[in-house]
Amino acid sequence: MKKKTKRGEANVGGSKSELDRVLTLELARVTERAAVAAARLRGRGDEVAADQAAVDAMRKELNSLDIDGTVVIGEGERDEAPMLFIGERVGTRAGPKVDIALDPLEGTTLTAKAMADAITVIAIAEAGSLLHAPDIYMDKIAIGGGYAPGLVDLDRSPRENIHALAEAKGVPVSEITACILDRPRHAKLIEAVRATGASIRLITDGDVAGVINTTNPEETGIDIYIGIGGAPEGVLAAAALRCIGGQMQGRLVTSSDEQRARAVKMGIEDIDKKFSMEEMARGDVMFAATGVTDGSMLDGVKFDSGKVTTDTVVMRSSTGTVRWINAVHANTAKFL
Ligand code: VTB
Repeated sequence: MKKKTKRGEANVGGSKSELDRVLTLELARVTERAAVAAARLRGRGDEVAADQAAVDAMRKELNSLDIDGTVVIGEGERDEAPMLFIGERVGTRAGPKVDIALDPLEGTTLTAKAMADAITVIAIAEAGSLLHAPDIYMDKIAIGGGYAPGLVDLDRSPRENIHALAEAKGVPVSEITACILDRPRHAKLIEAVRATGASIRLITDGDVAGVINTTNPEETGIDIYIGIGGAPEGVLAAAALRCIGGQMQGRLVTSSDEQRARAVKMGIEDIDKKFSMEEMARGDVMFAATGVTDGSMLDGVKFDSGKVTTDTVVMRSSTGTVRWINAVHANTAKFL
């Protein structure tokens, strides 16, 4: 008699890609659910509550997936985050072993203030494929697809990078827009970019969206992302760019021995290494994000006459498919 297998077990010796395909779509449900939970707390001035709601919702949905997942980029290290901490195992375990990078609410402040571009984000790849980065800073540079490899580089000056991009795009430098986090640490960078004649879109938070926005400059108006943001957000952005196309580099920025020790503990041997996009997210990567507040990439969650509408993007690196899922949820009880 044929042994009955759970969906995840069909993977063993069976069609791996089929399982992966299903998983890509299932990820949408995970980010959707977190987004709806966070959206209920939009504009309430309570970042902690919004984040907690997203974490709870994302974890619940994630635990219903037939995966044997380990959170490698999560809410924080075990001692500081009670849920979705780095190392936490999630899923039913009846399925493939996967690494999971997540940010249940990328833009807690944006949500609390009901400002643009808050999203919920997750990336999944085969176990061992995502960079295990501690929650410290990372210097990043990213551009969209269609350019020669190595066109921009973290080791070149902002001037060199902006000029190289303008030339490759065939436009004057004045038509290039760089996205940079509005932080005092970027004063010199901002000065250097402005000196080229390029324009700068300063963002208060949300550099995962900032990086992804470089892949669609016609819509978003952003050509290049430069500057220092969170390392976890760097890995998530790299995962997205692996799927949608583009270039990115990241280098950890440490400010103490304690931070360096944490990075080493996570398996990073060369702290000063310049990581390529592929080194941050290898192999077959799947990525999903849902808008919480309206943004340049995704619309925020809408509540209307008992229905909930969500806007999600799901992508997969091995096929390069990018799906935009506008979902109308009639059965809103599942979100409670
Ligand atoms: C960025 C941004 C996040 O943190 O990574 C940033 O994408 C970096 O940290 O939304 P600082 O706030 O210390 O500059 C966030 O703003 C918040 O996680």
